[in-house]
This record gives sequence, structure tokens and C-alpha cells, in this order.
Amino acid sequence: MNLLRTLILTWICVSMATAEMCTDDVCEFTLVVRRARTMTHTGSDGMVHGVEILKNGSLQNKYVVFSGDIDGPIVPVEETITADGVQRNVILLNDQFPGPTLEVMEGAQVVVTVVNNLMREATSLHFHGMYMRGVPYMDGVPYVTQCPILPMHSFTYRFKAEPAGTNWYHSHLGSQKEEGLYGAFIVHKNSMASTPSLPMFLQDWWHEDFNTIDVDSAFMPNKGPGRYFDAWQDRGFSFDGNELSSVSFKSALINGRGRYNNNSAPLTTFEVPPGETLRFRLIHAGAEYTFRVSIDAHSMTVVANDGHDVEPVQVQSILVFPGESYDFEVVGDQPSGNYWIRAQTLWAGKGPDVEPEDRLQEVKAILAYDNAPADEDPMTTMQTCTENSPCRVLNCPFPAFPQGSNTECVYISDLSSVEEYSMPDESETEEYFFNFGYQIGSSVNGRKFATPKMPLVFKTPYDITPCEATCETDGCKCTYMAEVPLGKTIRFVLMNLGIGSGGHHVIHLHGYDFRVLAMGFPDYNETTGRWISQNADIDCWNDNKCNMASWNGTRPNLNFNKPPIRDTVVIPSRGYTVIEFRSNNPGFWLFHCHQTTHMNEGMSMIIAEALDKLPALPYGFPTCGDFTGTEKPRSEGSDEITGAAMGQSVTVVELGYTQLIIIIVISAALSATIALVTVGIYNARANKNKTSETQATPQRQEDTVPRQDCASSLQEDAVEDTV
Ligand SMILES: *[C@@H]1O[C@H](CO)[C@@H](O)[C@H](O)[C@H]1NC(C)=O
Ligand SMILES: *[C@@H]1O[C@H](CO)[C@@H](O)[C@H](O)[C@H]1NC(C)=O
Ligand SMILES: *[C@@H]1O[C@H](CO)[C@@H](O)[C@H](O)[C@H]1NC(C)=O
Ligand SMILES: *[C@@H]1O[C@H](CO)[C@@H](O)[C@H](O)[C@H]1NC(C)=O
Ligand SMILES: [Cu+2]
Repeated sequence: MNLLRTLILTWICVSMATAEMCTDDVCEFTLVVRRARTMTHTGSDGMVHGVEILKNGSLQNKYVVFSGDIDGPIVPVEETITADGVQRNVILLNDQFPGPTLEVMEGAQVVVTVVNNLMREATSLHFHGMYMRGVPYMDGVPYVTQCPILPMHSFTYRFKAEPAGTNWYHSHLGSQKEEGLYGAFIVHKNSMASTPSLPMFLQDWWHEDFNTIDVDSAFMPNKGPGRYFDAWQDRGFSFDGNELSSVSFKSALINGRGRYNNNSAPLTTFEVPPGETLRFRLIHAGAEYTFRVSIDAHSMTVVANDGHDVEPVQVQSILVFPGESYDFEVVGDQPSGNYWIRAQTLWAGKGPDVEPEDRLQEVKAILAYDNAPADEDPMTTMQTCTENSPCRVLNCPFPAFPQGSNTECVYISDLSSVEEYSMPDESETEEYFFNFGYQIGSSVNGRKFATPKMPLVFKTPYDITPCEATCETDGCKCTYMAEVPLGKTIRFVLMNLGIGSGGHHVIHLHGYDFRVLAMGFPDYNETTGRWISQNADIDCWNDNKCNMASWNGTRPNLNFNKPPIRDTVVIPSRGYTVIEFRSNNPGFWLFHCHQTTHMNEGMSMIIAEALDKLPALPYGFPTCGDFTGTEKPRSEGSDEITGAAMGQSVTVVELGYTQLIIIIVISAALSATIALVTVGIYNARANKNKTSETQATPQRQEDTVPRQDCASSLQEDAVEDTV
């Protein structure tokens, strides 16, 4: 009844992200996925009305009548998903955009039930940053680790919360993340922090579903209706001569809010008590554009990257690529007031030779001191970088900023982890070279990823497109899998070289985090910062595609002294990044660019680890795949079931009548006992959860659903009565 009630109520209320904290050993959450429309409001009559933004920022209902629109009441901002003030579709999780922040303790058993109410779309949930050790089939990658969750179906993810830090969850199907299917997943190390976690999600935003944009690529097999892909010369480039995205920029959001065309749409406000320190958890959940994030008059102290603590570094801004996260602290030590938080793209103009254009691609939020006047736009300006006090920028994907910009780079490879690393035994180290680029459209080593039909976790026979030997020279579309052994040091040299280079890529490895041992950049013009020739540390053997590379003579020095730990990292255009990890997690791990158009076009592959040690699937794990009806029918009395589902043959032993009766009686008795015991355990645990949750959380999930401000008591009663 509760579920049905939740389902019905989800249609009539919306809200901004709330936190659901759990300090227990077992943490259960339910996430209900559904679509809604921005810039609408559901009135007490249960009807959905459009809303309009007034000049003063208030939202006004618009009622449609025969003679046209008439003005309705002013509605609270919290009851409308405004996004950038333009009406479009959006995906909500438990009625929130972004989804709720889930907070658990390290090592907790996490149980997340995803209820798919999308009606005509499948879905999935990936917990970005989680190891999923022992449960690779809980990684949430459709057709790799599971079948997508069908409409009106649910799937329960069960896994251990490790490692600690800032993590997040998002759909891994199509471009649902880009429509809002994401949220923060915070794993606390020792104790629940006394100060609130402040996720700061960045997201680029368009005025239609991203998949209508995405299917328009010339490299996609099915070109769609969109006309968003710009001709190469018209695309936005940064000063270093690298393309930003093939899709033109429209607008962007911070925690689900932004402005389009200078409208007065509400923005996200973060409150800082004067003198206090706030810890932000900055996560790029968007699709395409890298953002440079800064706060007027405040510097940022970066304390973690991708959830892993680093020796603190003070900077004036951070470059954040899709899929990356940074924890940073800000001290409220400035005169009381409101200050702009800015996220700007690297746009410098059109074309690789950059024809400068006066155009700012920016989204803002507000840092408000407690006692400052509310609802007032800040009047602050961006900090200026001078010769005497240059600005420091974390995570440059290029060698340097142009001369005279008084801006210095702090590279990711400059960060120091707080955790020691011991230099690996080179004889136990396996080295692999992967080239990410556009030689045949977005691909890895000349291979565009072909999605398997049956999830790989079902094991052999795989329903995949194998890669032929000619892929390296001719290019192809296939299910690229690199097998790695268990218990070795695995070193990847991630390259962005040859004719396929031209943009920076941000690469995410599932199931792991890794050390970043080195980064190589191209030669560049010190005046302009533009690239001149690709890095010379790697030899492509005169192959302009550079798919069979090796070190050019000796390997450059790698940093084994507390190298930073990440799960997502940038490969500089015309350069490389070296990462390393110890293989200890059998499974099929997706390894891909986190820029959506690149990934969806095929810049993806599988790291297949220890295939002889894969854990067995849970009983009843859902299956999928093509059905043709032409399979050999099971012959009468046959005792063989083809074990496609479990990837191996299952033999049903024929039993005699008496044996069967005995088995049935015994199992009935057993299941009755089990049922009783289970009910007992469940009750005990439910009670335990109740008490501890109530203490720990001001707002439990059940409390957040029927909120006074969005569902009238009349409707609730009606629902109760019918159930
Ligand atoms: C904005 O203007 C409308 C109509 O003039 C008014 O009803 C509303 O109260 C105003 N909002 C604020 C925050 O002043
Ligand atoms: C945006 O609006 C503000 C306030 O109304 C105004 O000061 C500013 O000049 C406008 N900017 C642009 C680019 O139109
Ligand atoms: C660097 O760029 C400047 C300005 O375009 C140009 O004058 C100069 O010759 C370039 N230097 C090199 C080494 O290419
Ligand atoms: C290899 O290194 C040498 C010496 O630095 C350099 O001259 C050569 O151009 C490099 N080769 C490639 C393919 O970059
Ligand atoms: Cu990419």
C-alpha cells in the first residue's frame, strides 16, 4: 500500500534534492524514477499548469482558458523544477532533481531498489566510484553487467559501500543521466560529518532530450532528427586549439538551476555562516562541456579528488570534466554579502585557430553569508589575476595558459595522495597502451564499441561482435575486451595521439580506483598556449593512427611517491596519462570516455578481469537477448535445458515419484521455517532501522514524499481510501 501511495503521490509533488542519511550496517533506499516537465506546477486541483518567471524572480501560474492564458497565483519556487527557466522534459528521482543525496558509512551493506516508472524506457543505475567487489553484476551497466530495468519493473542493487568519499550514482543507459537521473552517494569514513555535505552538481543543459541531439552524429549508425552537431569549423574551441564539443552550448545548471538568455530563473544558493568553513563536493554530472569553477573573492582549498583525500592545495579555480569530482573548502572570511559562484566553459571562439568572439558560456550559483539580504543577485565581479597575485587553476588538460594571463596550472599529476604507494615489482607489472581518439569517430585503438546483446556477466558463449585483427589498421565496430590477470600490477598508458586527436578525453574505469603516475603534454606556443606537435615520449612507429604504440626508447619517470588516486582522469590532447592499479576484482569493467557523445558513439571498452574467477550470478538474475523462435525445440521428455541464461549447461536429473514426494515435503517444511525466521529477522531489523534513522535524519524518505506543500490532505485521503 505504501508503494502504491508513493507512486500516486509522486505525480503531484516535486522538490529539490534532500539528504537521506543512514548510519546502520544495512542501509535500504528506494529510488522511484519518473518523468516530469520543468516550469510547471501542480495546483491543489491536481492539474498541471505552466508557470512563468516574473522580472522579480517570482513564479506565476498560467491557467489556460478559452480566451488564452490568464494569470494565476504566485507559486513557491520550491514547488517547481525550474532548471534554466525553459519548459522541457526532465527525469526525477523520488520527485527530486537532482536525485536525493544518499549518505552511508564505509563498509555498510547498501540496498537500493530502483523502481522504473518511466513508462516506455528501460533504465539502470551505476554507482560511480564503488568497487562492487564480489558483485560485478551490481555495477549497473546495461548489456555488460545486467539487462536494463524494464518500464514498471524494479531492480535491487546490493553492494558494500567502499571506498569512502564523494561518489555519485547515475543511469548508464543512453543519455538519461543528462536528463536528470543522477544524485550524490556519500560514503563516510569514520563518523557522519557534523557539517552538512554540500553536493555541487554541474550539468550542461539543452532544451530537448539529449538523445535527440546525440543521434545526429555523422558517425552514428542511425542519424536522428536533431540538427545540433556543428560543422567542425563552427564548433567551439579553447585557446589551446582543442575542440570542446560537437554540440553547441545552450545553457547549464548548478544543482538543477541556471538561467537562459539572462532570464530571472532562481539559482542555487549555498549559505555560509560568517567565519565558518564549508566543504563542497563538486561533481560534474553533465554531458559535454568542461567547466572552470570559481567563487568571487574566495579561494578554494582542494582536499579530495574523485572521493580520495589529497594533501590540500589552494587554487582560485578548478577545471572539472564530465565524470570528475573534487571536494574543496571555502572559508567565509569575506565581508558579509552575496557572492557569485561561477562555472564557465573553456570557450575561446570558433575553429581550431580560434576566431575570438565575445561570448560567455557561464552558469552561476550564489554563496550567501547567513546575514546577507536574501533573494538579491550578487554584485561581485570575478577575481582578476595579476602578475603579483597570479591565479592558480587545478586540472589543466593543456601545458599552460597563454602568456600574460597571469594564470598558473596545477596538474592532476602534481597532487599528492594522503595514502602511501609502494613501487611495483616491474616483473609483476603488465603494461597496456590504449589510444582514445576520433580516427573512425570516437573509438579506442580504432575500435568503436559494439554493445553485447546478452550481458557479459552471463559468461560464455558471449553474444558479442568480436574484434578482428584488422581493426587496428582499418578500424571497426566490435566489442573490444582487454583481458587482465588477477593479482598483478596493471599499468595503462592512455594516449590521445595521431590523426584521431583533437579534444581532451576524460576516462572512467569501473570497479576500481587507480594511481595517476604521469601526464604528458604536447609541445606548445608559449605566447598563445596553442599546441604545436604531439608529445614525443611515445613512438607511434610511423602509424598516423597510433594504434600500436610503445615508449620512445626509455620510459619517462613515473611518480611513485603518493601519486593521486582517482577513478576518472583526463588524457590531454596530443599527450598521455599513465595510470596503475593492482588487479583484485574479477569482473567485466567498463572503461570509457565520460563525455556523452564520445561514449555513445563508441569510445568505450571492457576490462575483463580473471574470467575464470567470476562470481556466480544470484539466483533468478533477469535475462534478456534476441528471440528468433527458430531455435531447435526441446524434444519430448528431454532432460537438457540449454543454459544460455546461466552461461553453462544445466542438467535436470530425472527423479522417481517417491523421491519427488520426499523432496517436496522436506522443502515445504524448510521454506516454512525459513519464512518464519526471515520474518523475525526482518522485523527486528526494521525496528532497529526505525529508531536509528529517526535519530540520525531530520528527513527520512517516507517523510519527504507526502509533503504538505505539494499534496493536499484531500488527495492523500482519497488515495488511502482506494488502497
Ligand atoms: C514579484 O511581483 C509579483 C507581481 O508584481 C508580486 O506578486 C510578487 O510578490 C513579487 N515577488 C517578490 C519576491 O517581491
Ligand atoms: C542581464 O540582466 C541584467 C539585470 O537585468 C543586466 O544588468 C545585464 O546587462 C544583462 N546582461 C545581458 C547580457 O543582457
Ligand atoms: C607563437 O604564436 C605567436 C602569435 O601567433 C607567433 O607570432 C609566434 O611565431 C609563435 N611561435 C612559435 C614558436 O610558433
Ligand atoms: C623519440 O625521441 C627522440 C629524442 O627525444 C626524438 O628525436 C624523436 O622525434 C622521438 N620520436 C617520436 C616518434 O616522437
Ligand atoms: Cu572523450
